[in-house]
Amino acid sequence: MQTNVANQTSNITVEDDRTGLSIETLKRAFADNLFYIQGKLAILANFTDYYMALSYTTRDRLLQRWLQTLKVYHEQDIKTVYYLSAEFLMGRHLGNSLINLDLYESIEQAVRESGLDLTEVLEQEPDPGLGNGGLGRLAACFLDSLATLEIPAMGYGIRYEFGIFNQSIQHGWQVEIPDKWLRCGNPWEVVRYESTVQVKFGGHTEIYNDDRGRPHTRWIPSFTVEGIPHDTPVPGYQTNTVNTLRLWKAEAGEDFNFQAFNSGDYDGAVATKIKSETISKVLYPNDNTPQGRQLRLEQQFFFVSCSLQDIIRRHLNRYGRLDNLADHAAVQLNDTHPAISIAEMMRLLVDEHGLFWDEAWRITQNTFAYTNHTLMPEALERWGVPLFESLLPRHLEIIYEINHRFMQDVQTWFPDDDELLSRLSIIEEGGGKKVRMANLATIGSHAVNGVAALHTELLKQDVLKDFYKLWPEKFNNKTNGVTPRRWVLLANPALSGLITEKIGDTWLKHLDELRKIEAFVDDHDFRDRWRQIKQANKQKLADYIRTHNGVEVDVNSIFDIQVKRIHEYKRQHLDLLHIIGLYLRIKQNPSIDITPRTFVFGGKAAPGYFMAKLIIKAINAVADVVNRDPDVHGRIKVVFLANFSASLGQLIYPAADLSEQISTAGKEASGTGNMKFTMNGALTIGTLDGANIEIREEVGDDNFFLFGLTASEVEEMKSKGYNPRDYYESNEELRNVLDRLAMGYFSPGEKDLFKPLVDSLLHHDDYMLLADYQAYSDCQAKVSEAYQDVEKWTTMSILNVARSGKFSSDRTIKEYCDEIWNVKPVKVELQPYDPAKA
Ligand code: T68
Repeated sequence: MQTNVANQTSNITVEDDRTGLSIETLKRAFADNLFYIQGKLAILANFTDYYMALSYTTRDRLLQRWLQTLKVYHEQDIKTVYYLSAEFLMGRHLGNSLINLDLYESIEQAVRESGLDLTEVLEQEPDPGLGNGGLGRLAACFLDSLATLEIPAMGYGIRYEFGIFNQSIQHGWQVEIPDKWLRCGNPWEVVRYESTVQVKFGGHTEIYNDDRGRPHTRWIPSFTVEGIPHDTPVPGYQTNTVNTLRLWKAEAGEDFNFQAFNSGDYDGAVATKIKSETISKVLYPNDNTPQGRQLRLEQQFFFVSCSLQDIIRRHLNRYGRLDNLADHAAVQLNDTHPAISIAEMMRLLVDEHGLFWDEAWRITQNTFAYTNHTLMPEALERWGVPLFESLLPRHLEIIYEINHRFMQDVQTWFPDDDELLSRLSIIEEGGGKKVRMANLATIGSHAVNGVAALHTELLKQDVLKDFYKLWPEKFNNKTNGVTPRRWVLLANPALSGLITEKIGDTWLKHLDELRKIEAFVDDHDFRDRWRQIKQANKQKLADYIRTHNGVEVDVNSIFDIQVKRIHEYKRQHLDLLHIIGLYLRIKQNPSIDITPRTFVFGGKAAPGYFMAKLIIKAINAVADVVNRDPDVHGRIKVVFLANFSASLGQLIYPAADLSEQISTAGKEASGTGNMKFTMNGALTIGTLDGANIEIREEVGDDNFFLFGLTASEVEEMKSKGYNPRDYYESNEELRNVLDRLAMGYFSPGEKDLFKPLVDSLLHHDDYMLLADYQAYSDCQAKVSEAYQDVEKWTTMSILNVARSGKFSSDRTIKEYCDEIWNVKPVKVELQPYDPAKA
């Protein structure tokens, strides 16, 4: 490609090159980085080189703020939030950094004047997929909000070498491809070797006497691994605050290596190195199911131990004592994945720092809080005691001690209730002893929260009801949110521009201000532009679909979209049954009047989840038949977009007319995709589940397509003995739909391919698809009718956006700050960069 990246101006100092913001300086810095960092002449550079050079140019402009933030945090007496999460789904960094630094337009111009297109450069960035879905993305939105709200905070997690697999679709089936996201280097991380920590595993414990003759326990591990911190800056939006995401990479401990080499055991040394590095090698690709593998527990303990040691070291450097730890540190456990923290903190305080048990327990409880993300009992983590004992012998002792003391308390509060004791115990007896991580997290924390109002209520009444009886004051709700910076401003610049033109740009930090656009709901010009923007976003998605799926879709059809992990409880197959139903109606009467629709699906299935993979195959099989059938006449199209990710989401949410949020009531803890769709002007068809309930409350019943059983109706029906066959027999359309699937209509040559899917629905239907089918289908008819009325639809779309303010993660984070963490903002004043003083 011929560019003019090399055309330079003079009189720019080195400092300007790193910090200057004029177009000339940005162009020069870009060219310099291409030459000096990437080592490429402009005429030989490719798009990856441009992306790298531009990232370094942007990173330079972050560093001043980042280092100043660290300095302020170091000097002032502050309380810091530590967000511990096995997953951070950050999404691409470059575009977001440009937005948050308010540099987007200048860089766009600088890049354009260098002969390049910024959006094309942004597309080069590998999407760092260090998470499975909602839980990992929530952690990323929270970091954005924490920095934007100027809260001292740090994310701690694992620097997986391979993130969530890349999904390709071959013959309709999901195929998993390793995610080599670090292949070209990662310009966003800084390695801090000097803060390396040691993590012990295995071995045994022993009692010893200190010099005053008092007994203590010590842990003699069988091996040690090093944790190397890799830091990524997390800039707030239009503030000087740049917080840190610290991800740990596992490497072999040096002395161990040395010994092996010294004794000539090279194979042994290499084996040790591989075993150590395996710990941070790959993300487990399961969502909402725990995988009881040793490596997973190793990963959890590894990042927890690294992070807690890091927190304690920094605290001791600053204060020289630990009794006040909880005054300066709030540690949030993102689900039970980091719940081993409770035992590790006790071990560090008691065994390594010599505190008394009671003091250590007070500090631990005051420091930790726990967020639960699931109601499904099968998704709660439980580790076999033998595995625990072999990997973390000291932690098992500590857990037994915590449990013993807790059981004694319960007995005094509720005497002679053995059943209660066994339900509350951290140790599950019978069928092989297990450690219940949710119980450990709940007992060791001062606050426990669910992620939407219904979810928190169900936690209190069901999953954690016995704990709620003990400590009602510990339980609180924190309805999830998402960052409007990535999900509206970056993803939907046209809509953002229109909104800002009408109400100014403060809505991006105070999302409730979106209400002000209600004043324009009857403004013709505004409504017109609203529609044009949606249409243009749909066109972009249509172009993507043409390129990637080879399918031509009608941008005037309803873009009806379901993107999320594939899971039976999320009921992608209910969506599919409705599509088949529509198709059969067309086949029966090809001249039937239907509102054209484009059904779009996207999402990954856990590689070992047979039914989820079969659902993907079924969607693609139905797509093959429907998209080609001349009787359909292009009125319905079905598309499965491969490899759904944060970056693909940025294309999809702004293009949606209809958001599918159709989980079985009581199963989806919150959902966050539902919020992203709403903010981008899609209407929701949904059940009374998770945050859908609150979205409907906010946007108004008239602006939401509600259907289906409620959580309590689901429970009641199940307790009375639900028989899905009754629905099959009494509903002709449903019967035809299931029969077609079962008899191989969509799988020529493989008659029985979808039989397991149909059998599971007819015989168990754990997620009540058949019970909800008719209500869903009727509701979809209402959607079709509403879409015909362009004016009505436009009003509903505007009102959805105007009333979506509650779902900013800024609101969520403020609630965590005030009600759980007790932390306050800290202002960072920018100092001009002075190399002589730095
Ligand atoms: C999701 N959970 C919830 N889990 O399903 C969703 N699980 O309702 C909620 O909105 C979101 O969390 C944020 O609160 C997950 O995404 C996982 O990804 C996961 C990963 C590993 C093990 C278990």
